Amino acid sequence: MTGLEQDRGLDGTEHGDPEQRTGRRAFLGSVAAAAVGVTVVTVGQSFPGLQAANLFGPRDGKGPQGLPVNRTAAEAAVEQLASDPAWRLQLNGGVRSMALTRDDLLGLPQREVSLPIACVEGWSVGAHWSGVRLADLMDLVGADPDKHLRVRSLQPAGAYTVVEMGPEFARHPSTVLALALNEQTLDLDHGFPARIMAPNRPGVLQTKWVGTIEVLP
Ligand SMILES: Nc1nc2c(c(=O)[nH]1)N[C@H]1C(S)=C(S)[C@@H](COP(=O)(O)O)O[C@H]1N2
Ligand SMILES: [Mo]
Repeated sequence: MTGLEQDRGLDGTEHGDPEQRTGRRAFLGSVAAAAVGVTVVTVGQSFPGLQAANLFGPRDGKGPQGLPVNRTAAEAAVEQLASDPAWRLQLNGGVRSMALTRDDLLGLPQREVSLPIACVEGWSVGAHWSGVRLADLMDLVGADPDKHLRVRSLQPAGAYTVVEMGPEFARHPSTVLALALNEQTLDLDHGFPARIMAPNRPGVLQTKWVGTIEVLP
C-alpha cells in the first residue's frame, strides 16, 4: 500500500465534491502503481569538470549536509514559513489544482539524482538528491508537456524567489522536487520542505523553499 492510497488528504485543496476526490485518488493510485514498474533510481549526469572546480574554488566553510549555503533560511526570512507544518506544495494552472503535503510527496515514487549545485559565484558541489520527478507532478495535474512553469519560493523577497522553467527542464527525467539531500531530510538551509534540482541549470535557478508551481498558459 502506498501513501497515496491512504486517506490523508492528498488533495489538500479542500474543494471539490467527494466523488471527484475519490476519482483523483484513484487516478493518483494508478499513476503510483504504474510508476512502480519503472526504474526508481535515476542517475543524473556527473560533471567532472565542475567537480574538479571544487578543489580550486570552494566556498569557505561547509554548510549542513556537506554542502555550502549562500543564503540561509534565516537570511532569506523564510524560517517560519518553511518549517510550518501547514505547508503544502501548491500546484496550479494544470487541468486540476492540487495541494500536497510533504507526506503526500514522500508517498509518490522517489527518484534519486546526482547533480551539482553550480553557483555563478564560482563554486560547484555535487550531491545526491531525492524527491519527486517534476514531470510526475505535472502529470498529476494534467499539465500539457509543452508548457512553461513558474516556480515560486516561500521566500518573501529577493532575486530568486520566482523563476520560470521551460519544458526542457520541467520534463527532464533528472529534474526533481527534492525532499532529501545526501540521504537525509533536506536541511532548512538547503530548501526544506522542498527545492528544485534540475540538470544543466545555474544554481540561481535551483529554487529553495518551493511553495507554488504554476503551469503557464
Ligand atoms: N529561494 C531561493 N532559492 C535559491 C537561492 C535563494 O537565494 N533563494 N539561491 C540560489 C543560488 S544563487 C544557489 S547557488 C543555489 C544554492 O544556494 P545555497 O548555497 O544558498 O543553498 O540555490 C539557489 N536557490
Ligand atoms: Mo548561486
